[in-house]
Amino acid sequence: MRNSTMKSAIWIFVGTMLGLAGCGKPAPNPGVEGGSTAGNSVSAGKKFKIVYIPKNTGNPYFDDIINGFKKAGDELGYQFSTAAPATADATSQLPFIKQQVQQKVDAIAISANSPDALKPALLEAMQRGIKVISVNSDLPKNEDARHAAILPTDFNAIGSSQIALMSELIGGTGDFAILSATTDAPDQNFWIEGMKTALKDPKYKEMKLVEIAYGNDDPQKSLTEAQALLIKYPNLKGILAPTSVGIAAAAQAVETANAKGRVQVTGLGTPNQMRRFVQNGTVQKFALWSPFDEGYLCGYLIDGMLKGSIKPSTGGLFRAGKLGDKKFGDKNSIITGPSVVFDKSNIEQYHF
Ligand code: RAM
Repeated sequence: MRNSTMKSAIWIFVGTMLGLAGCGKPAPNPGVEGGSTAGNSVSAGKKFKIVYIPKNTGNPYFDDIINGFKKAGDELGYQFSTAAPATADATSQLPFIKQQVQQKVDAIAISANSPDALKPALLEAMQRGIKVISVNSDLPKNEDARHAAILPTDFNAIGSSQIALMSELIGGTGDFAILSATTDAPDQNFWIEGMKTALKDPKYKEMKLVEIAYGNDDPQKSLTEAQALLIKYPNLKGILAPTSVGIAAAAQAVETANAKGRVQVTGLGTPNQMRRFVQNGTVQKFALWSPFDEGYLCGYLIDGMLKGSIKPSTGGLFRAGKLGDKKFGDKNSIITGPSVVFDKSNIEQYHF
């Protein structure tokens, strides 16, 4: 399948059909790119300017969100660009937000590196009439600093499903560590809280979370952290990395240390980055959703908001191109689709 948006329903039948295959080929480098110019804006010839600010550059995960924005832009006619800092520090996106406000963009979509550090800048953008959408996570406790949020999947289910995966792989018993992104990451922190809650279930009483390490979504730092975990905890049974950068680094560390089979690695990753490790047995299973669909959905949401045809309100429905009808949930957050578990039996069907 080509790089197209899949209907959410397709996601549910993991491994039984083409599903996400071909969804979102990574662009070479997120950086700053001029985007879609095709299509016709319906708004009296004005092309709306939409910018997307990912957490950082150099992460293929965000390339797929970018590809989704571009596809929707081709269909709807908005002008798309993207700009991001080199590192995912809490405040690294601040100058990028300010710059976009100065450039008078119509909308800023952002995958924030902090739930609160960007608040004043985002509020200022909103006060200047710019639509602000949090995409790929929300801004917990600071939802007033964005008009709406696009979530990749049901955030409340991620923590428990990740723990269930880890438990399955280590037979429900033993020490494991979490390798996360940054200490401020709103998405990972939300999911880790969910993991801690899930671990209170008596069925996980034999599992022990020994440490939460942070690789800052930097491949080298993540690798170093994963290697340190392997040395520090000789009895470690598993590394759970709810970040596509972290899980690839953890798999690399386990492979290099010849710890395949002794230390299980799972979490959230892209099929393209994890394929080799699944094929050679270093990683048995991991999960993700469609970053491409998130960008596509966000493009439709913002375009509709700018044209006045979509007004965020809980319970409200809107049509998001090939994704069909989407619904505003609690605090104007929208869930893109279900997540998928990848393993040897289905990974060949996915190319993103
Ligand atoms: C990394 C980023 C991103 C997260 C994925 C799963 O690419 O931290 O925010 O959603 O992992």
